[in-house]
Amino acid sequence: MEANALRETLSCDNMAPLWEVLRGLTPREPKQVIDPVIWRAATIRANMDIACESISAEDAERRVLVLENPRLRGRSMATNSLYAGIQMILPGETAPAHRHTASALRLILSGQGGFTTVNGERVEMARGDFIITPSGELHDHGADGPDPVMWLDGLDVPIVQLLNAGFSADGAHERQNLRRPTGDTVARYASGLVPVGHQTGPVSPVFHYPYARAKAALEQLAKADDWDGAEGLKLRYTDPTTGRSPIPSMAAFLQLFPADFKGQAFRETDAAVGCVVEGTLRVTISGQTTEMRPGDVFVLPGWAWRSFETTDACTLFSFSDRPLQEALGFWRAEKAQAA
Ligand code: 1HN
Repeated sequence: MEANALRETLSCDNMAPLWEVLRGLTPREPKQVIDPVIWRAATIRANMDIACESISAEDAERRVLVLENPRLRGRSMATNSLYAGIQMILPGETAPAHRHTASALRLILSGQGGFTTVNGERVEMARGDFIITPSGELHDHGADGPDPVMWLDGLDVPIVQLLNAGFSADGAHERQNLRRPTGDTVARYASGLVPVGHQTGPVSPVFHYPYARAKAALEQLAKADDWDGAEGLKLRYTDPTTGRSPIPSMAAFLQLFPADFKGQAFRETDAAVGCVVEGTLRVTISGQTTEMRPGDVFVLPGWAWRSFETTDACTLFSFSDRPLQEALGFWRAEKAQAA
């Protein structure tokens, strides 16, 4: 039978010829299907100011500007597997308590007096802090100080959608009742001790990772001077009770580049979302170089060649689906041969 006729015949019975799509289903290597898009800090802030005039945090439930990859427009995706957005809360506002299957991670960008409450424990947010909301845990946010508070959200929404496994519910009150004193989980699980009988699970019981501690760790390790030729000094956030990623679907990283760093080109299969915390980073992706400054957010497409350069020291936050790829045996990395 002629190819068109065969396709038609099969289609009537909900079938299709594999030989016409086989290479697409099993590419020789990952295709460049997303853009290395950049959202500048100033553009984010200007649009956020308009959003703040337009809607309250309570009415919006979450006042968030979704960071959309232009190649995935309308799907709330920064990469094929990651959602990213910027959230702002004005003084006195509350983002009401709710829970959902998707896990969230946050990098605090600006403002003092912000707080988030996860599962009955409240933590104060400071710039550069890393905070998680594990799958299914009740969470609300607010700003009780004089400043608007803004942060970067990362969620595994596209993965939950792919699996169509999502549930959600609202809390009984806008601000959930506090059930544990601030500092409880850090004392309980991140002091080098754990309660006898503690059973480890898939998510970290610790949900607040202050920037001051992370930065101090990077600065101490910098004294050993064993920089990676491509990545500088890159640390990943961990569940202190297991050593694994705090969220099973996403990893988050904080990395330090020394001054005058000229990194080797490399690539990895996990696409990442990056945000400069301090300093300036020249990022080259697929041959295009751009300068990233504090608060700029950008996408590093998976398997695209990238390299990093600095003039002064720089701190970079990023997150990706690497733990998922590793668990499935998919993750690969490659470094360019030194010239
Ligand atoms: C969400 O619950 C938050 O809790 C932020 O702050 C962004 C994006 C999609 C779905 C749920 C939050 C979100 C979200």
